[in-house]
Amino acid sequence: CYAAVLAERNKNFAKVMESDVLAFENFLGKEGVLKDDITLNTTDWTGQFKGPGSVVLFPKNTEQVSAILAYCSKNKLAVVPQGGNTGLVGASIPVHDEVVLSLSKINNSFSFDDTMGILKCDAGFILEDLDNKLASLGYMVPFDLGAKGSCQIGGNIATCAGGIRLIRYGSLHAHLLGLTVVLPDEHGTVLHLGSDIRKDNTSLHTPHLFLGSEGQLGVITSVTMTAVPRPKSVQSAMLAVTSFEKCCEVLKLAKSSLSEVLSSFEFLDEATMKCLKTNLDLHSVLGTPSAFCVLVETSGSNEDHDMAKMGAFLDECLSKELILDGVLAGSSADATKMWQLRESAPLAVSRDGYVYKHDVSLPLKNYYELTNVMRERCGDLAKSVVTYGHVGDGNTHLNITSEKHSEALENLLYPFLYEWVVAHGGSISAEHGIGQLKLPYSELGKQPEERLLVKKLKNIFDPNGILNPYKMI
Ligand code: FAD
Ligand code: 2HG
Ligand code: ZN
Repeated sequence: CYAAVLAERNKNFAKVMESDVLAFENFLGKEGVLKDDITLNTTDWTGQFKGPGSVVLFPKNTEQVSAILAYCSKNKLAVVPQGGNTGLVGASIPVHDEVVLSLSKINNSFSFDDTMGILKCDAGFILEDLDNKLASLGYMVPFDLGAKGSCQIGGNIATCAGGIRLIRYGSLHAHLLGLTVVLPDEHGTVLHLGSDIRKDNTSLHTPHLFLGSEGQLGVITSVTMTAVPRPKSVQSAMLAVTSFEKCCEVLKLAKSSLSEVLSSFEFLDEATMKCLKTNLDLHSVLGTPSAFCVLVETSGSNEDHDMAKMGAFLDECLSKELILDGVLAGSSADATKMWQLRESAPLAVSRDGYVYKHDVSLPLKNYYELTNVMRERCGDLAKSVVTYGHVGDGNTHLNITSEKHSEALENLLYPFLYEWVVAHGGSISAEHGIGQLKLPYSELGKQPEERLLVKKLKNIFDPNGILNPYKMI
């Protein structure tokens, strides 16, 4: 099916033998090598990608990663780095019999400079655990996503994760300072890239090459990045909006009137709300049904000031008739309810049936047009056509479901959808990456010369091509 356009196994790779398993046990101890019941590590979050795999390794430190990669490189064994396995494009699991290298046990070292706001930690830390550690120091991680309870900071770097606060704090490019990475070469070379300080223009910004590298250049074992002061006051409001054009007007107003305290601007359409209700029994906090729900958040340091701004913003939205209704969260429990709606959207669609997921960037003038075009094109073949996403970043998550996998629907969707996106000035992946899911379309909108440059870079980092093969590069 579409989600498994399997590349043929590369015959240059060796197969894992008993002698290899013994070597891995020698590096890691028996407890660091999993041979049976590996399905959890060979199936992705969507359940659409499953690889047979061979063995799962759990190194505890950079030195052990280095020993594994040196061994695999010498013995031509292909390897898939795996973080929290929450990626949505089938990049974190094997396609054939690749060795899975899990980072989940590399999660001990943590240090934080609470004056400069610089964090250095092991790559296997779960995002939420990291954020909780920073909370006690008055700081927070500058991004947030629904998968925070499982995804790891190393995986976030490898996917250049976006999430719900990018509108305020910028992408991970703005925060990454340094990385420790292990190369898949015959020495398992350990590189300390960038630095642990805020400003350093003495070289190319090599750590940034790993943002969005999808585990294909090296294995990240440690991350240095900036954290941001934890806001003392956070307000959330959910707004009912009748048209997408009005959502854009509300965004414009939020940017100008909430300006420095605006920290999130997300949206869900009516079809998403219906999916949340039907599949998860989650109900809108708004009394008035509407075509669109917008979730606005402010974060600041002075509650009176921020409340006054949010109040004035909501009044202006109402008086200009940009919104039908608006609910301001009166407590953190109210806010949690609103955010639960947005964060549960991926789960709600996954319960709807077979899901065709899309994660595209578009200019706002074409943002919702894509949903309308696809709704009309799919007709009765689709069960639900739902869109939610980071509208403030021009990133839409159009999810199309059917009772079960349908070749007829698939043929209607592709390549039409991705060609439409590129023809309208968008990108076929705003945040989730290429992985296996979008591999057949990865050349769309990219200059061949850029793709060649990327291949040359890959060859420098991974001369034997053993790291996460059959994916983006
Ligand atoms: P994995 O899924 O394990 O791996 C992803 C890729 O990174 C793979 O190619 C893997 O090989 C590589 N990798 C992982 N760790 C390392 C490492 N240490 N060194 C080298 N390569 C590595 N994404 C967003 O951008 N924004 C969102 O808002 C968002 N929300 C989500 C909500 C839900 C409910 C779910 C299920 C997913 C969501 N995602 C989102 C996608 C996913 O959570 C992110 O891509 C996340 O950053 C992946 O982290 P991970 O640790 O799970 O990585
Ligand atoms: C989100 O923003 C994630 O919720 C997942 O990026 C998007 O489910 C999706 O398509
Ligand atoms: Zn997203």
